[in-house]
Amino acid sequence: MEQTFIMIKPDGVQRGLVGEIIIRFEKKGFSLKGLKLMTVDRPFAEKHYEDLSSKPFFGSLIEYITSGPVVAMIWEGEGVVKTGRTIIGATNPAQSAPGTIRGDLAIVTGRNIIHGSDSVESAQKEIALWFPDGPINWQSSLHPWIYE
Ligand code: RTP
Repeated sequence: MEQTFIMIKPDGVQRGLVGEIIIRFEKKGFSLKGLKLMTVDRPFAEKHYEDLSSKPFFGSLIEYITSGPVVAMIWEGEGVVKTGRTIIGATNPAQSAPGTIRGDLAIVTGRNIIHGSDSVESAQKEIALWFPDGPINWQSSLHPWIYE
């Protein structure tokens, strides 16, 4: 079953939005397969965002991600990478639809509270980086009520 990496960024943690964000993935029917509160240092943040290293905002992005604890998660379910991005909303909260996490809870791109993998391939790479011991292996008893 497909898995994605979701991270609540330092502003999401500081603003007390951890529960609000988790509930949206839980209520949708996705399964939590990994969860930890952690701080990351600059080399780790730079590795996570290595594809963006040539962007003008790279320095401020690394400052932001290392500015406080983040919540790292693995979520599992059919189509969870794409649907997870839909639940999160557009990168710029001003363009995120109401009902999405960023559309409801954030205002500017540089404080957009959450990250979600943008492809199955990135998800695998990010899960390996953030969860070197891998996901927790369990299956919800609700599985037959969520999938036919
Ligand atoms: P994420 O990786 O965090 O889920 O975000 P994303 O795919 O929606 O956006 P991406 O283009 O990969 O950018 C990663 C993060 O960098 C910050 N950013 N700042 N100031 C800017 O123009 C700018 N553009 C991007 C955001 O925190 C964005 O989520």
